[in-house]
Amino acid sequence: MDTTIEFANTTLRVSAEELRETRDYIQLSGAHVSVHLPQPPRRYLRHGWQSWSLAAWTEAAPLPIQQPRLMHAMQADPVYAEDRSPNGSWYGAVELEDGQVLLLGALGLETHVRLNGNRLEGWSEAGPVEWMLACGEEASTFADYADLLGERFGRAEGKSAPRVWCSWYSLYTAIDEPLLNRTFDELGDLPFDVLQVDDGWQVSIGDWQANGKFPSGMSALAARIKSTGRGAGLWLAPLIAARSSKLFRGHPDWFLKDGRGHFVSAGFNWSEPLYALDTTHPAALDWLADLMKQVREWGFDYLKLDFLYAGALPGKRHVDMPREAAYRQGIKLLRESMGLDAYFLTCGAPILPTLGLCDALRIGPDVAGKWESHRDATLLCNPTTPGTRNAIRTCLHRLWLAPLVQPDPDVAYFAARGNSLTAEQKQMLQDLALICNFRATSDLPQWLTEGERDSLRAFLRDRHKPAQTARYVYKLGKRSVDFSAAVPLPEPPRGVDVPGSALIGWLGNQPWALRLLDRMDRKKLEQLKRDL
Ligand code: 9PG
Repeated sequence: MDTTIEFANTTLRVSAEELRETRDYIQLSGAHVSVHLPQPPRRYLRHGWQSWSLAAWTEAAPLPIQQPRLMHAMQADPVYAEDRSPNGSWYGAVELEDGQVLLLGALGLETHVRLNGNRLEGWSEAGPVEWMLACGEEASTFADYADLLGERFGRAEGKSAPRVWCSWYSLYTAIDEPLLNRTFDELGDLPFDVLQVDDGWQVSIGDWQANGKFPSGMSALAARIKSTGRGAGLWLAPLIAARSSKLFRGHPDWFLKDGRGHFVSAGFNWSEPLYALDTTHPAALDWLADLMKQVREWGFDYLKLDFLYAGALPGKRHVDMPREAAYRQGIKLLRESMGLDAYFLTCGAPILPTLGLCDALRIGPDVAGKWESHRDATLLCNPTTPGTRNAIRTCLHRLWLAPLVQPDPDVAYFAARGNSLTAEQKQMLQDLALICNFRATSDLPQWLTEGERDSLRAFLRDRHKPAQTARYVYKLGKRSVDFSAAVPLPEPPRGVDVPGSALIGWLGNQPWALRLLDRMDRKKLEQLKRDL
């Protein structure tokens, strides 16, 4: 049906199967709904699919397609990655001339929103769903949406977030047993609750046993952490496998295929193509449950499960069901088999389908010791790769999720060594962590000066309650913190950057070029290790 309604002093033409007005918003239902706006919007709020995908207010105009395409499955929703129109997963919002925000948000999965001229359109890949249409002040509109999502999907239990030392953003894959043990000792009495071992301990992506760098095994590593009086944390990526893994070679039937019978790409990383586990396959589910039990038996009680988007990629499944519902079923099983007493952090995770099933959710791309990379940001038009500006930008636009799940903005930095962020940029990242109330770092104790160690300690102990005073401005204690500098997207390539962009974009799709980059990164890491 088509109706014209007066809502928040605005006249809207709405089309949906059903429509119901409540006090604060309009409830719509249908597989296709649309709202005709009274005037062209000033801005559009894009909401990317998973943790690393872009979420930001942008011009209400097309954006260049992010490159390289080989990474679309890993960085965006591959189904919509080539759609240049303002669009996003589950919800979209526009800013009207009078500053009011109009939000169209789905209450069901497999949904997408797009701005088509003056029309905001929502549709579902999997049949009719309910939608919320609200117009008003941004924060209260999003608070209403969060309420409804909480009723649908559930909320995290509200365990207080542990303060985490994570091995990734200093040692990357160069971790080994002696180096980690030494680091755990040198962290001394810094008030961390969890020491989390990230990528680098496993035989392969898919083969989750200790590799040769951890000769005493994973139980010994967990025990060693616990002997310092802290919880033991571990990273795994259980829904993907690298092509060379035993898991993939031994059980190709557990992996998603497309309509032509080819394995569905889950991206390319660690110099290899990645594939996606079918979370509806009974044998794959048994394997996942056993893996979670194994990790708990080793003694880990904080689990960072990463690259989870793979479970929701489009493909043919053992049980024919919508992709995000299949994913949600997989995450439910992971949660049940690890136990409710584990702290469960999801990463690289599609946002809505994860709600209610974990304790914390990464809400942005990876941070890095640099603000922005010209190659990635300008030449590749890619706002999802590791970089502090990318991380802050996307996280800021997902803080409204806080009533539903503990938001994880990734780690903050304190050491000047090996880091090109200015003092202000480091402070921004630390403040974002305080606003999220999720405190983590990867800084190596041996890199911290006396003063840096003191600021880290103060950060871990900080208890200020934040208050938002404008879209990108917060009050933290007596300080006002303005994140606006992180928000703008770089201009598309111009002049000499145009051929540069084409060349880098092409290279980014060449596995040999990515392997070469990876080899160079590993060389740098080996050097870093020698310098420790
Ligand atoms: C370990 C890391 C860390 C990190 C995670 C994840 O190419 N990509 O788009 C891409 C994005 C993120 C990423 C790796 C690759 O990092 O977010 O904290 O655990 O894996 O490998």
